[in-house]
Amino acid sequence: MPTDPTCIFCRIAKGEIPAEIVYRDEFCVAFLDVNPLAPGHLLVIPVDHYALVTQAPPAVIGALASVVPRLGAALMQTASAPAFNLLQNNGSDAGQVVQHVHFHLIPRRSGDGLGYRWNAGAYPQGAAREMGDSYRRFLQAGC
Ligand code: DGP
Repeated sequence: MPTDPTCIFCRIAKGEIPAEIVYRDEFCVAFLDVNPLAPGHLLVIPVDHYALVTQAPPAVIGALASVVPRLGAALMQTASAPAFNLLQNNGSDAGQVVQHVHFHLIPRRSGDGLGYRWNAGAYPQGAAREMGDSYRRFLQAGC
C-alpha cells in the first residue's frame, strides 16, 4: 500500500485530517475541495499514494474513473449544476499543487465566468503525421 505520511491527501484518506468526505470505497475517496472553483467542487483520489497518473497502476486509475459517473450525477443534482468539468492536473508544470493523483469535478453553470478555452494551436503540414508516428512507435514498443 503506497502511502506518504507527509501527503495531505494520504492523511485525508486515512482520516487523520478532516475533510468533507462524500464517498469512500476500498480504492477511492471523494471529498469537497477546500478551495472550490464553484460550490460542490469535488476531488476524487486513490487511497494509495501515487504522485502522477503515469505512476499509478491502470487498475487504480480504472477504480478512480469508475466512480466518476456516480459522483458526476450526484454533483449535478446536489450542486444544481447542468454540467461539470472533469480535470486532472498531472505534474507541477500542468498546475498540479498536491502531488497525489486526483480528479477534479468542477460544477459548471451558464455564465459562471470560470472559462475553459485555452489557446489551441495547429500543426504545420506533415507535423501531425510525424507526431502520430512517434506515438505509435512508443505505444507499439509496449511502453
Ligand atoms: P491541483 O492544483 O490539481 O493539485 O489541486 C489541488 C486541490 O486540492 C486544490 O483545488 C485545493 C485542494 N486542497 C488542497 N489542500 C486541501 C485540503 O487540505 N483539503 C481539501 N479538502 N482540499 C485541499
